Amino acid sequence: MKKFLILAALTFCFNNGYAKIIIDNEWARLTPNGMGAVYFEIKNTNTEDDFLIKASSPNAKSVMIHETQRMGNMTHMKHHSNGTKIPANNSVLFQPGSFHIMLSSIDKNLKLGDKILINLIFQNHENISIEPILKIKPPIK
Ligand SMILES: [Cu+2]
Repeated sequence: MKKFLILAALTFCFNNGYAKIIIDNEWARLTPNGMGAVYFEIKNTNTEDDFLIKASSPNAKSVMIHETQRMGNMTHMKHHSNGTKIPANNSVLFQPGSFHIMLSSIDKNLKLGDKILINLIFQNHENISIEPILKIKPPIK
């Protein structure tokens, strides 16, 4: 009986307590015309896939999940309106030339070195807020 209880407790922890979404190395690029992009790594430590459904910010009028795609010599941005899959026990890198959170009409009072508040909304995980610092170039590791 005792064994069963311990097992049940462990199962509960793995499903709820420890399994989660982790955001790492977040930063944001500010470009002159009030546009910008947010980059980070999303880790899914859960045993089930999750989806980043949408993102929002009180500091930008438009916030969209984009993926830069190359077609021959052209690049274009695909709008992930249905969200982006974050596979179980895996991570997805949001980085220049790939996935990014596209910002437009950023609050004019924000400048380089300031933080911008971004809310990330997931299908199976509670919302996560991040505050990446606005930079021009990627931070040096
Ligand atoms: Cu974009």
